[in-house]
Amino acid sequence: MPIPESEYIWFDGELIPWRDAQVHVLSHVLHYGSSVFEGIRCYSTPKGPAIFRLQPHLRRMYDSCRVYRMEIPYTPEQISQAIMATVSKNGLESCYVRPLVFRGYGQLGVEPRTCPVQVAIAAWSWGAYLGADALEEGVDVGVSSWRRMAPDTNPAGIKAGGHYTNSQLIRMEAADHGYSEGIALDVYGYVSEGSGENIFVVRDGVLYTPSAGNSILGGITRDSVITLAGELGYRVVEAQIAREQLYSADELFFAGTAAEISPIRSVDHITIGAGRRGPVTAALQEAFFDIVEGRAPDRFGWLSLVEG
Ligand code: PPE
Repeated sequence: MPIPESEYIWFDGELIPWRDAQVHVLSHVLHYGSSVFEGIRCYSTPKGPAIFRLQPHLRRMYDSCRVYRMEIPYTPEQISQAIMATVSKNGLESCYVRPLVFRGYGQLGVEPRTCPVQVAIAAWSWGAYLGADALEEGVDVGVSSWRRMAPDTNPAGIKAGGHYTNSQLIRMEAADHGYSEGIALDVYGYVSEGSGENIFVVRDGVLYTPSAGNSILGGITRDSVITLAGELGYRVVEAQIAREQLYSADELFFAGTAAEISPIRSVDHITIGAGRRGPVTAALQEAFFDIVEGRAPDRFGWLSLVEG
């Protein structure tokens, strides 16, 4: 689906018309994937639009840039204000915010450090990531033949543009097999994550999820699920998960900004649990949406109201 256009994009310090936010074809990022990005949701609440977990997202963006030696020419405070301005100037309520830091036009060749570091922030309405009924009905997925990258290759815990060539292979293979999403194993054969989401296994009321050592992107939704599960009295274990544990789970679900908390109803055509959203997934979804949509108190300080 084409991106629903908003009016403005924040580009290198100012809000400019959406269509004017352009780069040169010889920009470093186009050739070598030299970018870092974030995906942040903004929810409509009775007090107005509110950004979900802005600080952890910014922290991950600056951490990702540190690894790739990209110096962001703005402070986190400036980026945070730019995100707020992008949402409010576009008159958006519930939306998806995409900050992007990239190496621009200057030099080609893989040593990138003479190229300028540029920053863009866009926001648009992005509905259900895994299909219209995903949150309630669950999705059908398959284990991918593509693995996540080995630990000492591309740093999987860093949200860099180039790493998403791996995600694209996983996602295209899944689509070609008729699945909504693929689950990638790590280089040792343990469960890692989806092309754009972390994964949780529920068995006998305990939640299991792969750890940082399984080539995952440490998701902010994953972290939120761990917090909410603890509050609801579920034990959460970060563990090495074998492929067969997927098939014998009582419940499985994905967690990610775009996908939110999405139940998985089958893996490789094997029905998971009762083949529909299970009670633990439902309880976590309810707790999550009650906070982000402002029905329950923001007891963890997760929301930043958009002023103006
Ligand atoms: N793993 C990967 C590989 C990933 O891309 C995401 C987010 C996650 C885990 C979950 O992280 P978090 O969003 O912090 O909970 N994927 C983003 C990009 C999706 C896209 O298609 O683009 C997202 O959900 O915003």
